[in-house]
Amino acid sequence: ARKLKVAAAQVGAIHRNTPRTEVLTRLIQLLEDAAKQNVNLAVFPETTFTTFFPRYYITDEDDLSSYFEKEDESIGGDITNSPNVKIFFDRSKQLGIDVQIGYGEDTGKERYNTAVYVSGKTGDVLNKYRKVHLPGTIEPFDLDPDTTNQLEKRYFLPGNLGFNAFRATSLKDICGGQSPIIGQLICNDRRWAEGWRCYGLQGTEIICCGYNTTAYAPKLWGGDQSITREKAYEEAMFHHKLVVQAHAYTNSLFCITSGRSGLDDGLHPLIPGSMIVNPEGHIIAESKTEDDELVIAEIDLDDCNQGKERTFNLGKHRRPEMYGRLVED
Ligand code: CDT
Repeated sequence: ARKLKVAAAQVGAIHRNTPRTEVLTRLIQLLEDAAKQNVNLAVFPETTFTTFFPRYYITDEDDLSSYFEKEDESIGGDITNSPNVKIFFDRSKQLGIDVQIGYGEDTGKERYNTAVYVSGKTGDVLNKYRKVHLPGTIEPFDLDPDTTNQLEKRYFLPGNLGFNAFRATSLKDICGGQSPIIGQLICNDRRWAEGWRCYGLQGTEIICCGYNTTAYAPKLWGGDQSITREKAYEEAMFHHKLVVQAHAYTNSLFCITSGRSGLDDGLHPLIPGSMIVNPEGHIIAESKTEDDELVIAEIDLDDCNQGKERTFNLGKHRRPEMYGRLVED
């Protein structure tokens, strides 16, 4: 058996004017609660340190840059040294918990929607992932300040690091001497089969995925513009679970998926639904609230073997010669 305890660290409402210090206090509380329950790996949402700012049409550069973490030479190019958020990474290292956390990355030249995976043993960044599939538009839907926009294409460049699985060497000892193989996704990426398959092909055992999924934004989703809030919420939850469960199953891996949820600024609802899904596609733990909440499960990575060796033995049953269209423009 290769058992470890994992958590989706769901984070409730964060408003535009919520101070960074308050957010950090909440995130550290989640880390401490996780440590009390002997969690080895905690996955935090997309852009966790701030509200989900791409919903706003922001024209003031100082305002916009305040949502990003500077990762330039002045701090050695590493988020864990960023004065704004260092306290979070210091605490995760003290507690010995591996973390994945999402943030707006500002290299000084370029901006990305990024997530790092940081070792709880050494505090080192073991892997960085930049969101590949940026949803929404470059221009706002309209200038009404209450509109829920999705301006990721305006504020971020598409991720350029690919889908590279890595071994979490920090978890080697507790996993029977064999480090887990991890893959990272961010929010909208989970709806696209291609990223999951890239990870499946590398033998990935756990996908870590943070998200911010709006529960009501008819201008964004298209379809019925008179949809009720209740129905929109139901649909958003349904599609979120559908894709995570299906792709975990078809790639024979676990997924830890963690949402920013709740009602931001009293106007913009985000779905909860943080969960841990097993390689058979079943939800084995799920959030019960829309607030800060830890969703915890003990998982055994050997449970990936059935699918990887039989039903979805990719080496045996795939027919890549038939898949050429997947990589054509
Ligand atoms: N943050 C993010 O990627 N949100 C999108 C909203 C839907 S865009 C059509 C998501 O996939 O959940």
